Amino acid sequence: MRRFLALALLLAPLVPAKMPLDEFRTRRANLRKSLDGVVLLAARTEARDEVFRVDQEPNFYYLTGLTDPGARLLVTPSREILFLPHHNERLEHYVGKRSSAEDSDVHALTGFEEVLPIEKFETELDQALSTNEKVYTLQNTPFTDKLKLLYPFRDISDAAPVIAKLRMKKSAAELAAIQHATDVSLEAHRAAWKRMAAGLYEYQLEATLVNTFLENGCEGVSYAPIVGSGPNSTVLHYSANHRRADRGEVVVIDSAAQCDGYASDITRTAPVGGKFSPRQREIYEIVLGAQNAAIAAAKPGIRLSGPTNSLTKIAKDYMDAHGKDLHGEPLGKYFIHGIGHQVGLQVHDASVDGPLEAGMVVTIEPGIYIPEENIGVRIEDVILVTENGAKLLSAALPREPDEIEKAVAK
Ligand SMILES: [Mn+2]
Repeated sequence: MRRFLALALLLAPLVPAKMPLDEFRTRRANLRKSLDGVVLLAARTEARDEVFRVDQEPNFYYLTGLTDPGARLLVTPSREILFLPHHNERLEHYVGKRSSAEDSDVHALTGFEEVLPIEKFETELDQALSTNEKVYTLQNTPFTDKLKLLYPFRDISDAAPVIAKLRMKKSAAELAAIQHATDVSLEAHRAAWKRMAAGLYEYQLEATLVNTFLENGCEGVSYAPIVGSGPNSTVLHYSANHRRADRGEVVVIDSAAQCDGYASDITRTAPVGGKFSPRQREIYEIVLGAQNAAIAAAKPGIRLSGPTNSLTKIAKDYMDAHGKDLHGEPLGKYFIHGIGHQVGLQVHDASVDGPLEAGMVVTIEPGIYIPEENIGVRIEDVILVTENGAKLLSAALPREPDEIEKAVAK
């Protein structure tokens, strides 16, 4: 019985949406405004005897706020229909109560005026397709394959870019959620700094980060925490976190919380023992200068990446103009990734190619990684693009090397 109880607790409420249902209603209305066809989305499917929390399919979540599996969403320019599976008493003993179309409170709980049992999906879709030619759904899913079999003569287009265009412009409620995830993440970095000392293992710093996320009521991590000391500081997506950090090394901590479904993405680099070596500080200051140049240039119209008029180029040019490697070469070539990406429901959030626009939240994360010197430095912050510039959402966490030294000094 205890085993079942533990299972039930693990599977219990999948973090109910705290955002008001009106937020999701507004998103569907915005989708319908510019829609020239039918959008079909499937909620995540459910594995048998699931024992880990599974996140909802992000596009389905964005438009419904529902975390349960098995549902379908149909949106046309004039209608929004939610299809729900029937109750399954035995399953609900394991996973908790779920909504079904026959429930009297289903409209209040879901925010949908039209909620139908799942078996009505095909009839309703047929009807929608009698007046709409185009079909949009996510590509390369089992659901897409079924649709193609059902409608071999329809052109089935990708729904991802259509919804991404909406997802890229954050609403006030989304900005508040991202700010909260950011604030908790900054607190976690401060807690890790406080604990940082020679001889501590990377996973111990990870434990402090994750503990802070959970203590603040967040769901957990936005992505696997990266705690890379010494040589691991030069490995971009290092996440094994099993090495002992020693005095004289730098530690790259790239870690952020997921709160109320929303992500953040924060990186700081700090010296173990509280003092950057002169060379570490030199590299650090160049990365910081590149980041400041990119933040100062961020505004609507400029691109994140690209050979001209991009923030990546501005950061790289700054690095090329400051400092050298051990062979007298410029440092820009050690910045081997892009300057940033969209952040929202996902840490690498949905996007379509194009220049920055007001209302977008993106990271600015230059880095220099020199394996030959065991020095990797990345500084990553989240910004909100505004009408004429950018607002640093993570400004409360120090970036200046003196302040970081003070925070980790032992
Ligand atoms: Mn990032």
